[in-house]
Amino acid sequence: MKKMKFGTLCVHAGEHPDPSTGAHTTPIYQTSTFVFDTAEQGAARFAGEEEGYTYARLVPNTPTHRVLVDKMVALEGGEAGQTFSSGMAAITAVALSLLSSGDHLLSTDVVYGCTYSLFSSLLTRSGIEVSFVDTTDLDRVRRHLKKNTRMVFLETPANPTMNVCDISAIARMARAVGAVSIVDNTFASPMFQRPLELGADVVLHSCTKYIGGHADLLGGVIVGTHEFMRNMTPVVNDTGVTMGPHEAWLCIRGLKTLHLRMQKHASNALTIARYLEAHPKIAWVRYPGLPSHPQHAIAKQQMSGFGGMLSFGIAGGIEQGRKLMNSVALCSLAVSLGSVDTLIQHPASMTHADVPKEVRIRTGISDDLVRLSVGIEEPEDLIDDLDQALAKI
Ligand code: LCS
Repeated sequence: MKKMKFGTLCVHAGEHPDPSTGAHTTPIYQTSTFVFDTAEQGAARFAGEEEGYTYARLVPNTPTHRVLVDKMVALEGGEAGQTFSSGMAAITAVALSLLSSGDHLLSTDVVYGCTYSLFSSLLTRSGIEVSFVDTTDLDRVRRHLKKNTRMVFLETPANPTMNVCDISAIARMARAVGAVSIVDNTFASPMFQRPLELGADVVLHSCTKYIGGHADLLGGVIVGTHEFMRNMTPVVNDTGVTMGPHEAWLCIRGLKTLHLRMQKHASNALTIARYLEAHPKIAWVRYPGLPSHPQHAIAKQQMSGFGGMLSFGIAGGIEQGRKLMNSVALCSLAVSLGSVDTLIQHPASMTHADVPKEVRIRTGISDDLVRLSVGIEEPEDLIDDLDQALAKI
């Protein structure tokens, strides 16, 4: 059959009537264990000689999980995938499966705060060498790759500076030294960026954001090759990082409207970015869709849209920024992102509070940076809210 377009895949990929009942909508298999027909069948499943379900922590988890995985594999253009209890569980599992003491990890310098802490504290404590590199600078990436680099971790667009790096070029460099390239695609979603098609080996998401889309679940997902995902199975099974079946179902339901939501997130974000850029009380705006973004050219090349995230600074610094955050009424003052409703937060004191101040300053996570996750409300109402809040500062 002809390859279907992205929006059709969002609705249909991975879905089929439930084989045991014919239920049209994927059922939630809310069970922790599965009954075997015979002792021989149970043994064959544990030996990997027969496909099928055993216990919900163990791959392939439950039929609900499989539908979500098949949908994500279709949307990202990969071969196989796995779900996780959170985005951090996915990142931890991929790091554990690839890295041992003595190995080197090269990571984008600007990443989500807990990713930074995981890499700089927990992994470093386990004897893994970690370099945080400005991946917008390809020469720097080249200089920091080593013989023992096993994993190259890219976050693009990056949380919260919105830095964009060249996935194809870095994936090629990583491959040349035998490292696996991994892209955290949480900000763009597969609607706007498909890292595997750009040459990356593995793509991952916090499903808590655009995949679920409604701020009502925690989850993570990884998509890669059959071989890569097979090699990850022991880590998944033995660490218990599995998503729950209800969360898997919420993600399936959320993905059915991903294409519609993302279009509205992106058009709203562009409208608001332009509004803020023209506002006399705003010092600067970072949105990959604005020509003023330093990596706008790469963003245009590797993304088909620019997403719903933006950051900005207020003239007068964070004191004025706090006043703004305390004055909004429609926007919610909350961390997380990628929900249908608009969220505003202050990374230096919230999502990235654990990143040391000198690192924050060096990498552009400045004290005056305010982050906006633009929802799918009508843009006029969002601008009215920002306008009344800016009038108070
Ligand atoms: N990757 C990115 C780019 C993220 O922004 C986050 C969470 C994660 C991974 C981790 O996902 P989780 O474990 O929460 O599902 N980012 C958050 C943020 O900016 N505010 O709150 C969470």
